[in-house]
Amino acid sequence: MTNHWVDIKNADVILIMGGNAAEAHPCGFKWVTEAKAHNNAHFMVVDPRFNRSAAVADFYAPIRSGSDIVFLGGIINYLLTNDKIHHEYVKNYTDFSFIVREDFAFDEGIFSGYNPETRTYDKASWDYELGEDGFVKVDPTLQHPRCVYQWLKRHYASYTPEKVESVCGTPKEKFLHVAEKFASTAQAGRVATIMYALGWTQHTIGAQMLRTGAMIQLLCGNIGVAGGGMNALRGHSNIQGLTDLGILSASLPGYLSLPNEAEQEYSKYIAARTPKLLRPGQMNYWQNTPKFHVSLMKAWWGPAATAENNWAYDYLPKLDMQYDMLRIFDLMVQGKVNGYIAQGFNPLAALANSNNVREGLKKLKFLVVMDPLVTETSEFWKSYGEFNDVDSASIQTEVFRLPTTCFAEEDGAVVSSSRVLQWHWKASEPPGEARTDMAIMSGLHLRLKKLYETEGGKFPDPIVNLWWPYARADHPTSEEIAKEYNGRALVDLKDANGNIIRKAGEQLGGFGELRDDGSTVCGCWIWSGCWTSSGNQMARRDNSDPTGIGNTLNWAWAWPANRRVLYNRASADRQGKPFNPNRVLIEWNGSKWVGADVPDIALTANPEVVNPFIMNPEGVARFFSRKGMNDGPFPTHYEAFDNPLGYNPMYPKNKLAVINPAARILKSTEGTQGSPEEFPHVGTTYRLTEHFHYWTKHVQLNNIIQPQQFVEIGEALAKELGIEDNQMVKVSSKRGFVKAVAVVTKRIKPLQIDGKTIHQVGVPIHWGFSSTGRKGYLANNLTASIGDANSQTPESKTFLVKVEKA
Ligand SMILES: Nc1nc2c(c(=O)[nH]1)N[C@H]1C(S)=C(S)[C@@H](COP(=O)(O)OP(=O)(O)OC[C@H]3O[C@@H](n4cnc5c(=O)[nH]c(N)nc54)[C@H](O)[C@@H]3O)O[C@H]1N2
Ligand SMILES: Nc1nc2c(c(=O)[nH]1)N[C@H]1C(S)=C(S)[C@@H](COP(=O)(O)OP(=O)(O)OC[C@H]3O[C@@H](n4cnc5c(=O)[nH]c(N)nc54)[C@H](O)[C@@H]3O)O[C@H]1N2
Ligand SMILES: [Mo]
Repeated sequence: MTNHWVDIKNADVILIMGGNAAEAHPCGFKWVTEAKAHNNAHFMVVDPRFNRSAAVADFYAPIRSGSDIVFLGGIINYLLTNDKIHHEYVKNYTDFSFIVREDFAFDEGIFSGYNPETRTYDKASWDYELGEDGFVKVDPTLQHPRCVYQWLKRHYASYTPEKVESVCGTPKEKFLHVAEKFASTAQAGRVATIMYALGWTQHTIGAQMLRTGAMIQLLCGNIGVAGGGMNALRGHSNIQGLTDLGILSASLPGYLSLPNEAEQEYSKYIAARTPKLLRPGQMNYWQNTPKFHVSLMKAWWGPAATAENNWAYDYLPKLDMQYDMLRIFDLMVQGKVNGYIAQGFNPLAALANSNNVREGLKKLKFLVVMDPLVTETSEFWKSYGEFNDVDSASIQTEVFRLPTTCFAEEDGAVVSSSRVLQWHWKASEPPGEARTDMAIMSGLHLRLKKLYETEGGKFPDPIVNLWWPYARADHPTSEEIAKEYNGRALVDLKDANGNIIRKAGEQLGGFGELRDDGSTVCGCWIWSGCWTSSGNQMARRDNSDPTGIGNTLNWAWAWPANRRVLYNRASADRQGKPFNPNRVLIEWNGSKWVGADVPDIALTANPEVVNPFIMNPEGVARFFSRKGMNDGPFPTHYEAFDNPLGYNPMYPKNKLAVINPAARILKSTEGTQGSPEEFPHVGTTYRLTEHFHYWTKHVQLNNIIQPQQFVEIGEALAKELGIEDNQMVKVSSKRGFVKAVAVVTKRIKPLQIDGKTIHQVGVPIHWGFSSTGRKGYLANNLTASIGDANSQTPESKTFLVKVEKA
């Protein structure tokens, strides 16, 4: 979240689109209720289904799954053509006036630089035009045909209300209602928030859906202000922590990244990640990358990371490709993976195309499952219904099951969607043989280290030299690890005048104290400040809120630097005066920034010069994402891999632009596309409050309140197929099928798409064959192994199905 849960109460307009917070985030959803009750907020839901959030909303609009960029692009077009934008904000704080390179182009759905053979773009032309001084050329009059504002107008000119109606199936007046509500916030006194989750991310154009939402918020001046923002409602209690720590194949902690194969030299790696300023006088946080990186290497390899060996740069793997989940299982199916450790992950149930995942698991030499429960993955050879042909005797995979504890059986911190790190205390002792993840991973590490020490190997140094300064080598404590994430001084740290600011061994106060000379260690720079010399900041429990804005700066600790609203400098004008005097986050008092939040800018940064978006080298927010995205600088509508039309109704003439031209297609994707002739209906998947993914089916109470797998179909489709409520149906896709009870509902209505009637079918995700309650089919039998062009997230939210009586 750019903002935080409590801050939702400050909104005047709330849009939940691509999420269902009343169902999936019922606790945080109370802040929507607060905004309605105390702020008279207007709450809208746009979803393929009239879901539980819609049931308590002021307004609901239906949409065809996967078509959100048309809807959101339509809002951008509406705001621009009606001139409903926050002029002062976009002029000062975005790239509106920046000139784009002359060779940048867009034609019928394809940007300049596309290579259809490799399905990738050469992004050279996706850039601003730079002057001889190295800074971006700008046109403050916004008249230059190649300035971002003009480009934006052209790009979304075809995203009209009529197109929204014919492509999304949303009636024009319903679309206009949403657009007008956003327009009402394009002024200083009113603000809208956008709350989203998987209904946006799980598409081949998912990352771009979020960008389109962010662009609307920028046009209205709703980023960096109380009650605004782009608010990603995260899933597992600590999934934010997982991302922060970089537990993804190409990431390092604190959103640093691993080198790739072409970056064998340290200097090349660091240079590529330490940007040059694009506008004069700005500050850019990534200029500190060497300090963050070196402190991380010191945390990992301690004395073995030295200036002479470039801080152990050779120890870091250099990626030849991105090893995300889709890719790993694709390689597994090809027999290229020997072993796999599933730690707190149930890929057979969770990953798209379960049949493909099973094929992969069958080809492994060994599989390790670390989990407190039995999961489908841990007994993948067992069949239910459709898999009777699985002959377990023919499977060679050796499976090791290591029972772990659950979060309540350890001390530690979880990071919420609000970026707040909250410490929690162990509630009970682990049962039976269960061990903590930490103990298991440490045990594995110590044994590997011993093997390398005694038997050698190709490159033992990174394992053998790993710094392990914990009191108990076989079980580092959560406290020790948390302190390491915060960071500490290795020698006495002095300021410019030679005064000691930190003694050797002392915990650091924040990332501003990090050094790139090896004198500090820090395991995750964005978390620096969470455990200082004054103790565990995450354990703080003071909920006082002096201004009433909801920031509670003494409740636990938020990254970065305990800041509650990101980009909060954008809540004040060029002179530092708050746009909205009734909801002040920070303001300039003539010599420094003060207020209800920790300023997202140096305390004494001159408001007339320094821009708010300090993570970008231009200091402003981007409508034109330059080279950041893989599928183009402006979000563009493409159909899903499985799509009901067979063409892209926004760019009908171009066959290359039907699906996202840069979507991740793998070997496992080939030959698995469903055709609308065979599979005419649009399927989607989602959650229910009464279950948590695949594990609460081990809990009797949850099984009682939501006992049996079902699918939702609209009354019109049921009538067409002669299906009655409560009847067993079979829902199939090109990849597989599920059999479940049909819930015939008024909550899903047929849509008119480009002259064609389209029905949508809803499939909850929770059932499977490892259960103490009734067994069911894996929803992911239906989905395809195809990934978003940027995040590689599988397209679990849109696919084609057919429905028949079982
Ligand atoms: N009770 C419970 N709570 C949970 C979870 C759980 O399993 N159980 N899981 C947690 C996790 S890990 C996560 S990530 C979050 C997920 O939170 P959400 O994303 O809110 O949950 P979903 O139910 O997957 O999907 C949300 C909505 O997206 C809609 N949708 C589908 N396709 C589209 C589309 O193309 N466009 C639009 N606009 N909407 C679409 C669905 O109809 C659904 O209403 O929930 C978390 N909370
Ligand atoms: N079609 C479709 N597929 C989806 C989705 C969808 O909306 N539609 N949603 C996707 C999303 S957002 C998610 S997050 C995934 C969820 O996929 P998973 O994360 O694989 O699902 P969970 O059932 O939450 O599995 C987590 C496992 O962690 C175990 N666990 C709990 N605590 C601990 C612990 O402390 N240590 C260890 N080692 N294990 C622990 C649990 O017992 C459980 O088995 O599913 C994804 N798959
Ligand atoms: Mo999730």
